[in-house]
Amino acid sequence: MKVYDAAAIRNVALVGHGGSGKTQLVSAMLFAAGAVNRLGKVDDGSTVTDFDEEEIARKHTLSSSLAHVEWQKSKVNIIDTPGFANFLSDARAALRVVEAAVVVVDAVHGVEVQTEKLWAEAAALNLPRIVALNRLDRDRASLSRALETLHRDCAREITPVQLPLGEERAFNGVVDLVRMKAVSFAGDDSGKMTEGEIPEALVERAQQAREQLIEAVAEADEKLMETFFAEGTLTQEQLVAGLRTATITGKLFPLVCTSATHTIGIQLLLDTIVNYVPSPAEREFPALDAAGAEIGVTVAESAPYAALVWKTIADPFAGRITMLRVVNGTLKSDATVCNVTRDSTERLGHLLVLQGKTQTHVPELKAGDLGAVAKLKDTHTNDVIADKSVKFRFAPIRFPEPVLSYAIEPKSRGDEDKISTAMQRLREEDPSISYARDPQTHELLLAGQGQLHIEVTVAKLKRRFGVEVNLKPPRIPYRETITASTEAHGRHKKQTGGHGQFGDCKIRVEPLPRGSDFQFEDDIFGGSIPRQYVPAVEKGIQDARMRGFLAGFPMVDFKATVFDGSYHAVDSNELAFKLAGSLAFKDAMSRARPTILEPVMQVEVYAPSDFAGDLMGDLNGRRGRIAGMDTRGALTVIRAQVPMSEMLTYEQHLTSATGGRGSYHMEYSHYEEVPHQFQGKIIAAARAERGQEVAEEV
Ligand SMILES: Nc1nc2c(ncn2[C@@H]2O[C@H](COP(=O)(O)OP(=O)(O)OP(=O)(O)O)[C@@H](O)[C@H]2O)c(=O)[nH]1
Ligand SMILES: [Mg+2]
Repeated sequence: MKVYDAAAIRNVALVGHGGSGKTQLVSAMLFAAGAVNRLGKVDDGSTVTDFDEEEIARKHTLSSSLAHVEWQKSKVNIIDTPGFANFLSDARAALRVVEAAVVVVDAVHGVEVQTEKLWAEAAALNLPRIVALNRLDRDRASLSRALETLHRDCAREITPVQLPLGEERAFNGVVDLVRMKAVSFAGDDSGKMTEGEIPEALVERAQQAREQLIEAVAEADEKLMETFFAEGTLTQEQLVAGLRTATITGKLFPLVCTSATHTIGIQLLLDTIVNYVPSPAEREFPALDAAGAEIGVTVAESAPYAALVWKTIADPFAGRITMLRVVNGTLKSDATVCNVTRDSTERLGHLLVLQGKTQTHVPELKAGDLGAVAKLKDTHTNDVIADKSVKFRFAPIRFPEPVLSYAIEPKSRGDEDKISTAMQRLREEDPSISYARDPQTHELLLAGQGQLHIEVTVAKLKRRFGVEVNLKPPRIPYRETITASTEAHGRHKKQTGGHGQFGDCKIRVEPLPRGSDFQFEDDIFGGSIPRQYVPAVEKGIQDARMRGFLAGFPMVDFKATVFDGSYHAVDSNELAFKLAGSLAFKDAMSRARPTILEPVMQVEVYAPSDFAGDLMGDLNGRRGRIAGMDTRGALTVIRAQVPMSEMLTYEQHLTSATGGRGSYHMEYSHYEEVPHQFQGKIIAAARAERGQEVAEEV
């Protein structure tokens, strides 16, 4: 395996909505460049980048993976990323370590929800972008319709550098608007190309499109604009050079036409990447200086080594695989390096380049390259491996907080320890999951971005770590609160010979606004309770409120004030006042009209407009409040607030109701009182689950 210099490297991430054809496109690129000798297909699970069993079974990318080809003497590193909302954090991480994004768009559907999100994400990083308009061989595929959505939802500066030859099933090649040639492809998916003149019928359209391209290139640069005004056009050299500069500076986004399943336009996509995407040597890598201010690092082989860990794979057999972007200097196999994030040293084994799951040893990785290393001891995602003299750092890649949580239990008893070790490993590769024990119910909780995310995690637990678990219905983090103010009294008194126990307090409780949690006030005058016992009263109330009153959920959004009490010179102690506090809390609850609160989610649903009516009806049925509705082209976006408990089965419902065309996003919004008619059921279920414990408490 050759070692490449920064100037001969291109790093791109393929991003876009689920199903737009990213994985198939990577597969076609590997095939067209001769890196593999058979065209791998998503549909038969034979692609290089969807190698994980779960990915093959589900026909969706669940985790980013790395591949590379040699093209025009350059090494093109390609990251295939997931397009499904549950797994998008991996696509975001990939965008952090490349010089450009190839935004893959389905020519039938145009811009979709995740396309727009990822476009914005790449824009925030100032990344050059190429649009690959894919699936042009499908019925109802259309460059002009897709372009309309791209201009409306992404950027006006998206400019075709090609036109399709033939439409829908007859799509068989492209017109290259830069060279004004027609390139047609063999009908056997072999990717064989024939170059020729533009067919008569297309000449006029091609000339118009070329003129638009020239104008767009001229607009991106003042000098070219002057030339364009003076001459009415640009020379071929000016066009090519101008197109490159405009792409690198993000003033223009070239659009190319492809069919990934039929290997059409793939070589030209690779040409576009090598010709118009900056090499790492031409683009500063975003970093932070010692004071935390944003700076750009000039990527250089001669500088001291520095690399960012952007992803970790937890493999129980191969061990931990750490994916690196070498930002500066050269990493050498078997070297000892510093992990400056943890202030530790690591011995590198063999450095690896990855072709999906296939690893090839390389002696070194130079600045600008993407590679990996196995079996590091204690290096994790977001860590920086660098020479001690390197002062810059990198902003951490952010991972979203989990939104949905399920209780899990091992199928065989005694597997609990195994689960926690395995979960720790899985969290290393996917920081957007969390795992903890519920302090109240002692259940194991697994939380993630959505149902699919949880299912996939459970499948990984089984396959990679041999632990089988049952998923219990997700637990809703209900709370309790009070709706009335009252005064209450708690007295703990025990006099059984010898030393007795005596604690006595009077408290006032009053509701607070939502989100205030709990407040305690000491309003004792004249020493009716000695100072040192007041914290014990508070502790007693605290403990009692965490155990709840109606159904064992923590009681929030109220204030307790202790204002009176009495004590005994000999028998009073902290424990007695703690118990008095807890008795006063219970006494208060009998009059404070406690009630149950539930979490409400902010939900956005995206689906073709035909489904809007049905989906709104369904959300109403889930006690949802519709907050608004927009149409974006053929898509409707519905915004609503819906109780979390009603959203647990939404994913399946939406998929079946829209034939997979709908998607949604939700996040926690606030707590609200559960309507009274639903409270009985929640209380009964909680009591049944907690058995004796609650029955005794109440
Ligand atoms: N007809 C046609 N089908 C395509 C083309 N590209 C991809 N497909 C099919 O579209 C489906 C989705 O392709 P993928 O490559 O898995 O899409 P993806 O963007 O990687 O999807 P995620 O990994 O879920 O984000 C598969 O069934 C592919 O065979 C194309 O150019 N033409
Ligand atoms: Mg994929």
